Amino acid sequence: MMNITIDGKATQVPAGSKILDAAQKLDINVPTLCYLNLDVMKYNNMAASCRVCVVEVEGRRNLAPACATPVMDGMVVKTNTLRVLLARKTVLELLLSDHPKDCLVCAKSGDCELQDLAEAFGIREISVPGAMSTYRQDVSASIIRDMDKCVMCRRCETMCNDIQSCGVLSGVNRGFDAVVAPAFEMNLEDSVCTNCGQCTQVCPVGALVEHDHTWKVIDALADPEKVTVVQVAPAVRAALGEACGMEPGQSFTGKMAASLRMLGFDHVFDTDFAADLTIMEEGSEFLDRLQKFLDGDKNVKMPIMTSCCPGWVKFFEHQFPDMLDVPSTAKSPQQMFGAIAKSYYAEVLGIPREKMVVVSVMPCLAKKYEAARPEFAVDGNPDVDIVISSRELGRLIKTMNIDFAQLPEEDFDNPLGYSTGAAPIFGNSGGVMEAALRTAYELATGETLPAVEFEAVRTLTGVKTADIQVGPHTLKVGVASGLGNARELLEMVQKGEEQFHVIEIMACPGGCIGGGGQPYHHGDMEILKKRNAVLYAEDAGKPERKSHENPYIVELYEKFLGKPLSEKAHHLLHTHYFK
Ligand code: HC0
Ligand code: SF4
Repeated sequence: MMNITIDGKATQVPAGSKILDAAQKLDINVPTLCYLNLDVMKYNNMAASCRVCVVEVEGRRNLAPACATPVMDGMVVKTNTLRVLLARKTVLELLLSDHPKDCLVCAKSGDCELQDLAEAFGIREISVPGAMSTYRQDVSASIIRDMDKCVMCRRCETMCNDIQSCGVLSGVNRGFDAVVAPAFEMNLEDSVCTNCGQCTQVCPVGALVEHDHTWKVIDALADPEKVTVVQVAPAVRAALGEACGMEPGQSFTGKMAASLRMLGFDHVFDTDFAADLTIMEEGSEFLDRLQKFLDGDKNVKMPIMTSCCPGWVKFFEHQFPDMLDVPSTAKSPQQMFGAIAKSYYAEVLGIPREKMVVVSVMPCLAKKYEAARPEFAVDGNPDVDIVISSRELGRLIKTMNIDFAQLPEEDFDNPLGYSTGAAPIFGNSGGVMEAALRTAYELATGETLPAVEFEAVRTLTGVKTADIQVGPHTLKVGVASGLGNARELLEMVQKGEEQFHVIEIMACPGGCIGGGGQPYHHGDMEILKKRNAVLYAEDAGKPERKSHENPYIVELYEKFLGKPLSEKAHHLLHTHYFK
């Protein structure tokens, strides 16, 4: 252990710790723009590029960056001397000299770490004359990249390369022309970007933000010719209140339904309904494949993989093109919902699909891209018209002057708003697997599952594996969240090191609770743990906890789809993948 004194307070830290680690242990706040240590994701940005965290170390001539300077035994550090404060102020002024001053119209205003520091340092004018670098804006279906605002902190680069293993974003050019960009400075849309949006979660400024569609929603709500239908993804209910100033760790489901009704949606439905439907289709497909595999059918592909995360789908389409026939063909719940709303439910209402506007609220930025994929449209009319993130819904609630905290708890509308406990847990890594196992077990064995909780797949660990007994068969299951972890798992499969029957993959670390469109967690991983617990509590409180017990799903098959994997179900609820 190393002894260190910071601002007169003494502590001990393990060898190899940085001054910033010791300061955090002592609850001493040292500001930084580039450092971020997210233990759950094993993400540690050590770029030491912003120099905002400089401190004075006794006996050293130069100021030291706290994030990158190892603690030496007996070190004495001061974090707020005049010299330190003036150095930080100069660093901030230099950054601001090459930064647009358009805070009033910046998507990150109010959530910007640079803005917070400028405010904390009382910067009212920039004394450093400086030129402004200018770069074109890059707008994809999911993300807006505005490199004029980039402070070269490299958090996005670490996230995209080290955590997600996508390799899209990296620093190119030198000096004043340096910019973070895809290879050959191509647009994100033309690159192998998965649209997961994790870069927007860690960007400290407004250089990487969601492609905002809230005004499209306002337009649709104001159109008297349209019937507006909204669906909300599982993970949104565990986080939405955070975007409205409430503390994390509470279920916001009831207030969320009330707020959507107040916004003026004609039908307030739930993606959770479609999550139950997904289990019926995906679970049946799995049992069908498993039976053929056990019968020795050489053409059947094992393991089956989940396909509900569009970031993951784009990842395997680009990076594992030889495995396109391995994932389940089931569409995601978002797309199943859109397909059922614009067929079955439009029929119930007696309206043409073109009159209906389906809006999704998702924790996810990739869902914007997914909804825009051409295969999810009928004659150019998309199954899901507009996708907004949890952050955008939070903004919409503020735009419409709704006091979220004071709202009553309301229920979703039926039939497409009813779900079992198997559905909300989709938002947690391991949740789709658990939901599928509950139904597959009972369909395969004809017996009641003794306990519905599969603890082995419930942790926030990046890669989870377990052996699950289903009747006479031992199923080997694998779960990964975060695309770097997914790559690890897939490479094990490709090399034949591990054999799985089922694999669940979610692109975002922790699953959708940590999605790219969720309220910013600002590096506090306790928030993910709280969101995770909220979804498991919601499951435990439901009268039915297995998808096949959802009475409205049973009715949907009776009245409309026939049975799982029927021709109609295939037509509406299944898809295919492209290189
Ligand atoms: Fe997810 Fe989903 S669980 S991907 O993370 O399967 O976005 O929450 O909506 O579609 O249901 C996101 C969350 C969903 C879908 C569901 C799945
Ligand atoms: Fe979107 Fe969830 Fe996939 Fe992240 S894990 S890309 S939030 S679907």
